[in-house]
Amino acid sequence: MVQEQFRSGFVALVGRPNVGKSTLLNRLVGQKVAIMSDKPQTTRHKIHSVVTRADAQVVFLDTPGIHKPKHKLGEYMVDVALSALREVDVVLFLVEATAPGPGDEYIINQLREIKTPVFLVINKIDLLGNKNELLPLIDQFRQKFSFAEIVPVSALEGENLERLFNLVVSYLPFGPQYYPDEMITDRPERFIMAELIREKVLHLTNQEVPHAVAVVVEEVEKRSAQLVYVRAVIYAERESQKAILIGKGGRMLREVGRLAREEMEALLGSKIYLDLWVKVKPDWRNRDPYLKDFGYTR
Ligand code: GDP
Ligand code: MG
Ligand code: K
Repeated sequence: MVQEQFRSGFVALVGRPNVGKSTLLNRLVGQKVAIMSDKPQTTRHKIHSVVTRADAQVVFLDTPGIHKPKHKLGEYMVDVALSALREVDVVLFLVEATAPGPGDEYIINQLREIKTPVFLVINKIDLLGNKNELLPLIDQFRQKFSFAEIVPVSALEGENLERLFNLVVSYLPFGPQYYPDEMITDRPERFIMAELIREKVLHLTNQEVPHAVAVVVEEVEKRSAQLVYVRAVIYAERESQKAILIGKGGRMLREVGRLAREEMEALLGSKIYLDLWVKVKPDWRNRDPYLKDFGYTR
């Protein structure tokens, strides 16, 4: 039964890498779902997370940043992002509080191909020295596209997010509650565990290793009432990357495992034995069958 007054719908976040999409999503949902990192393009999957209030339910998709593809995985990410925009009720186009750059222009040109209302969300306003800088900035963006709404926010400090959320809700149709109240993501736990491990890798390593990494949780088994056994594999592209991921005397891998395990235990509420491996699959980003293995299917 569709309740009178209850609104529900789907919202996509798009924007250049690092503008704060994951931060905004996590902030709105109030729990860690999409992984965060200061390195670009860490979100490869379409993640649904759900915010439920008495009067509305909003399902958010965190899409990969739209950018010109450099390899097969890049093309996949652009496809996912664009198809998401046609399926939703509102598109949130995130930018930083700086003049529009080529990356923003590229996305704006994609947005011309869809009919969905687009909000311009100007993020990181906490970095502005003077709030008067906002008006000329808004003008510059307004000249490029007819945005349904323009909302300046700070995802990091939570500024103006209530207003953003209320505006989003006002654009949704009356509709049913799609997901139960307690639901925050429709991704299986395995996926979230893999993302947590990948996040630790991204934080603890640097240079070219991170983007060459995929994580697959191969087995989850309840060993007792208190203990869950999890076997996961970190895939690298080269032996040299594998060596970095394992570290001197296995130190890196132990640290990744320890940090990931602690968060997994907090998330799942049980003790976890994390059996973590590193394997090499050469050039996996350019090979379709491997991409399917890793769950990057359309
Ligand atoms: P994504 O690639 O668009 O998902 O961006 P992330 O959410 O991973 O954020 C990229 C970086 O920007 C991280 O270091 C965030 O902490 C930072 N960031 C996100 N939102 C804000 C904000 O409102 N203010 C400031 N100062 N930094 C932010
Ligand atoms: Mg992200
Ligand atoms: K990022």
